Amino acid sequence: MSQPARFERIDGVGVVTLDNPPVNALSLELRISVRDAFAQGMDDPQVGAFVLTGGGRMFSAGADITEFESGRSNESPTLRDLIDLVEDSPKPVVAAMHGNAMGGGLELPLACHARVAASGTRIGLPEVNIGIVPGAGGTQRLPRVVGVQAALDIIVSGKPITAEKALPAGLVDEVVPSGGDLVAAAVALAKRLATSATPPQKTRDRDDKLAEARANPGLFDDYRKSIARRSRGFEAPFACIDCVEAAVSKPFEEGLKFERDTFQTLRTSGQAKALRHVFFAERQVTKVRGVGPDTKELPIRKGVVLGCGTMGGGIAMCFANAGIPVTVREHEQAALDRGMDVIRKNYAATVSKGRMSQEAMDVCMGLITPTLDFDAAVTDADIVIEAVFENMDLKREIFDKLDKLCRPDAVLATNTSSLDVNEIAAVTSRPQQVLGLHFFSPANVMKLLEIVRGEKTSPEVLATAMSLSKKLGKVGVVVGVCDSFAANRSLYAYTRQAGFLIEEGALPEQVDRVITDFGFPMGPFAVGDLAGIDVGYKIRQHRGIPEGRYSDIADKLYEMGRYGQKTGKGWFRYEDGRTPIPDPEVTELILETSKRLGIQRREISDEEILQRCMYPLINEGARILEEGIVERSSDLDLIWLYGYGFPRYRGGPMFWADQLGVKHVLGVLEAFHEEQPDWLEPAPLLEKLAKEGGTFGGWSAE
Ligand code: 3H9
Repeated sequence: MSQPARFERIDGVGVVTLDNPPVNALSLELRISVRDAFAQGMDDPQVGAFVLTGGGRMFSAGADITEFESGRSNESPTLRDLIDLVEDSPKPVVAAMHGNAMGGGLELPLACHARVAASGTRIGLPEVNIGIVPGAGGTQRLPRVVGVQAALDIIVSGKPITAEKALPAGLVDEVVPSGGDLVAAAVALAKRLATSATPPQKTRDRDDKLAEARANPGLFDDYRKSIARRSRGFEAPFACIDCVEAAVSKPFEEGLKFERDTFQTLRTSGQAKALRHVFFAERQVTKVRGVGPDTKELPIRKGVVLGCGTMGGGIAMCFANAGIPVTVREHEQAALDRGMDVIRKNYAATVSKGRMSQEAMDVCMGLITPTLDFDAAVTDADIVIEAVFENMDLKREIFDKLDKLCRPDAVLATNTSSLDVNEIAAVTSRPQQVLGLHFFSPANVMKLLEIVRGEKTSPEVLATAMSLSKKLGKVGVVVGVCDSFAANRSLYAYTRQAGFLIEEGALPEQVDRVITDFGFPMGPFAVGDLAGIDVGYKIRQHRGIPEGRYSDIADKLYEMGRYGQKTGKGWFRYEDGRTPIPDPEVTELILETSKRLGIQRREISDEEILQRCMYPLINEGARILEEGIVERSSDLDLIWLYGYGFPRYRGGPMFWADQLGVKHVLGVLEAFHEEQPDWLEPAPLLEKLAKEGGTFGGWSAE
C-alpha cells in the first residue's frame, strides 16, 4: 500500500511530505504515516530538524471531514496526538505551506516551531463554516501567535488570509516569493533553529499576546454583540468565541480541554451535520451528467445582454463585476438611458456604503457598453443573454434573429423564468447552443443561477455555463425544463400555502414570524412586499391564475395601490421604507375575505404554519427530483439556500425532510391532503421512500 506521507533527508533535515491527493486531508492513514515518518527522523542521528510540507496542490485542507460522521477522527493517532508530537519534538519542526493551509492543516503548523509559506498561500481556520470549532488546539494557539482580536476575526469568520497578510500578523515567519524554492527555504530555517543556542519556544508556552485581552475581558461580549445579527441561529460562531475566551481565561491545558469538549459536542450536532451536507452539496452540484473533465469549454470574452430592465441591468453588472466586457441592448434610447442610470445608481450606492472604491466603479461602468444596435451587438458575441419581457412570441422572434446573426459557436441563453426553453431553442438551427440562464432578482446580488438544460443543449455549452457561473460568483445549478423550473416551481408550493393560511385564520405577521424564527431572513409576506405586489400581479395577469383553490388577497392589495415597500404599503406598512409594521387595513381585508369565502377563521398553531409552508415545498421537491428536473436532492437544497434564504444550518429542505423522517412528512401531508384534496396530494416518490424507509439523499434515479 502506498504511504500517504513521504520521508526524505535533505541536508541533515528530515522532510515529511503529506501526499494524500487531492487536498491532503488528514485522514487516519495519513496521520499514521506522518507519525511513522517523524519516528524515522527522530531515530536518525543524521537528522537535526524537520520540515513538514505538502505534496500536490496544497499543504492541507485539514481534518478529513468524512471521518466526523464515523468518529474515525478520534482514532489514534488523532490529529491532537500528531500536534503534541510536533510541538514536543526535541528536533525543531518548520512547516512549509503552499496553496491552502486550513483547519487541522493550520493547527499542525501552529504547533511547529516556525512557519514558512509560499506567496499567495491561503491560511485559515474555516471550521465554523461546517458547524464546529477548530478541535486540535487552533483556538488556543492562534491567539498566542497573532493576538486575540486577529484570532477572533480569523476563527469566527472562517475566512482565510493570505501569506502576505499572515507575515506581519506573525502567523508566518517567512514568505517565499512565487518561483522560489519553498522547501529549500524551510530547510535552511530548520537548520538555523537546530543550531541556535536557545531552543525555540513552544507555542503553548507563549502568552505575551494574551495580555491585552486579559486586561479587557469585556471584549468577548462586545464581539458576541457584533456578530449577533449576521450569525443569528448559528451555534458555531458563538462557540468559537467561547473557546478563544477560554484561551485567555484558563491555563493552556484547561483551555485545550474546553475546546476539545466543545468540538466533540458540536461534531455530532444537527447543525454540523447540516453544514457538512452543504459543504459536499456545493461540490456535488458541479458534477453534471454528461459533462466530464474532458468536455471542451467555449471561451467567454464578451457578453451581450438583450434588455436593460431590472434583470438585464443586473446581469450586465454581474459580467462587469467579473471583469468581462458586456454590451446591453435596448430598443429605444429612453429605456437604455433609464437602465444605465439604474446601474450607475446601484454602483454609486455601493461606493457610498464603502463597499467599493470609486475607481472600481469606474472600471465596471467602463466594461458596460450601451447600444441600440441589435445586429452589431450580437454578431461577434461569445454569449448572448436574452432578458426581455416574458412573452414567448417575442422570445421566438429574438432567437430567430440571433440564429441568423450570431457566430455558430456563440452560446444563446434565455433568462426566462418559466417559458419552455426547448420551444425557444427549436426556432434556431442550433438548439445545442441554446440554454436557459435563470438569474434571480436582484441579479447582481443573488447567488443562485439556474442553468436550464434543454433537450438538445450540448455538454460544451453546459460546461461553459457552469464555468461562467463560477466566474460571475454564482452557485450554478443545472435543472431540466419544466414549468417555472425547479426553484420557482417549489417556491409556489410554499407561498400558495402562506396565502391559504391567512384566509383560514393566521395573519401575515404570524406567518412571517414563524418563518423567520425557523431561520429565513424574511417571511413570505415581507418578501412579497420587497419584490413588489405589482410584479406578482402582472405575472399572474400574464400567466393566468392557477387552477383550483386560489387566494386573491394579493390582487386586492394591488387594486388598493399597495405595491409593497416601494409605495410604503403592501402586506405591511413601512414608515422607514423597510421595517414591516402590521396594518389594520390589511387585517380587515383578510377578515372580509374569509367571510366572503365562508371560511370560519380559527386559531392556527405555529407548528401548523411551519408544516403547511414547508412540507408542500418538500412534496413538490420530491416530484421535481423524480421527474429528473434536478440530478440529486442536494441540488434542491442549494437552490433554497442560495435562492430563498433557507437557513443554511438546517441544510436545505430535502436534507431537513430526511432528518425529520420522510415517513413523518408523508403522514402530516396526508392529513393536509384530506383537507385540501386539490393541492396536497403526496408525491409518489415521497410515498415510496416512506414505505421503504429511504431518504431523499440516498435516492437516485438509476
Ligand atoms: C478540521 O480540520 C477539524 C480540526 O480542527 C480538528 C480535528 C480534530 N475533508 O473543494 P475542492 C474534498 S475540519 C475531506 O473542490 P478546491 C472535496 O469534497 C476541516 N474531503 O477543492 C472534493 O471532493 P470531490 C477544516 C475534502 O481546490 C475534493 O476534496 N477544513 C476536504 O476548490 C476537492 O475539493 C475545511 O473546512 C476535507 N477537509 O478547494 C476546508 N476538503 O472531488 C475544506 C476538500 O470528491 N476544504 N475535500 O468532490 C476547502 O475549503 C476546499 O477544499 C479548499 C480547496 C479551499 C481547501
